[in-house]
Amino acid sequence: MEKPRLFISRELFPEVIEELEKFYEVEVWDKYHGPSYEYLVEKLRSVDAYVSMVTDRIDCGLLQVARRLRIIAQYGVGLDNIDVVCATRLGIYVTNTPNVLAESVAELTWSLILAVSRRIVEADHFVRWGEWYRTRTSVHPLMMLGTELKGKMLGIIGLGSVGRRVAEIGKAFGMRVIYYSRSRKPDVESSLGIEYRSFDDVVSEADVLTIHVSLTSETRHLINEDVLRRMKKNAILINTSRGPVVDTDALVKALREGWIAGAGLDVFENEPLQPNHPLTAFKNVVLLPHLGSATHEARLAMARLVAENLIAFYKGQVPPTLVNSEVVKHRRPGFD
Ligand code: 8YV
Repeated sequence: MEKPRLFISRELFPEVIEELEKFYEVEVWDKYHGPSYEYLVEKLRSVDAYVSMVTDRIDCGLLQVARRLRIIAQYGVGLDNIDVVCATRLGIYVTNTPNVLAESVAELTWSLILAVSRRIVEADHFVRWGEWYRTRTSVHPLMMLGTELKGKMLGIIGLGSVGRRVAEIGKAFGMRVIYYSRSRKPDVESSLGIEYRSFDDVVSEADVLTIHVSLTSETRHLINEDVLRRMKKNAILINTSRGPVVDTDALVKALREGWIAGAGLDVFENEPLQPNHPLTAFKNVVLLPHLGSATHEARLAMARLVAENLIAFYKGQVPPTLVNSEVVKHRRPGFD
């Protein structure tokens, strides 16, 4: 049998490509920026499998012309870029890479919590740009005071694998941890010693509010002006999930008018963020370029999971992290 054709929309780890080449005829997009939507529409007409990135727009229009396409293996956990319902209807398998990046995203979340609460980026600039030197004073009792976390309230929205790990680290910091999630997790509550609250209570009680939800029509602008007004004045907002979960204009207004004390953001409504975006004007805001899973450990594990899904499918097995399990009813896994 001729090897099925696989298109990978960004460079991945060579060892993983080698593994995939045992089963697939592999083509890798080799430019730093991603392929355009128009290019993908043309390319996916002639391939059987596709490794997508979270920034590739995969709508129903594209899926309907991708006649040969049998499986989309997303390199990422978020799926807001894929019309999964349409893919299922067309018998196309969709997989993602959950859990293997949870530790890295949780650690980056904590990097932001500590960077905002102790003004780390601002302090680095203070030293690097000579302001400290110009004070001719090494220490002053009131210089650049931050906030201690121990005993404070950590509020988590969304208790998936990332949210759970953030909660665990929060307990290690001696924080009280409350969470809101669509489905309550009593086992996690007892094992970690955290408490369930309503969404409104988490918003109004948190000293640190951190967002760990998928982007859906329900969660788009979940953090809006009304929510920001109900947060505590000393509270900081952290977002490492998806940019559109937070209404950016409302956040800029909240920061400008001092409704909250600061924010740490790794994701934005429009990425990459423009250099003159209003958010860049705030000293009490730390901005990162979507680095949540950007560790060797997570990215290699994600690549290996992508390969595991594609090789299982090739062997006629249900892929380990299949997202749309109902597709199996439409069409069995494997290439004819
Ligand atoms: C990206 C992410 O996948 O997993 C997700 O949903 O947003 C990220 O981990 C990663 O940036 C891919 O390069």
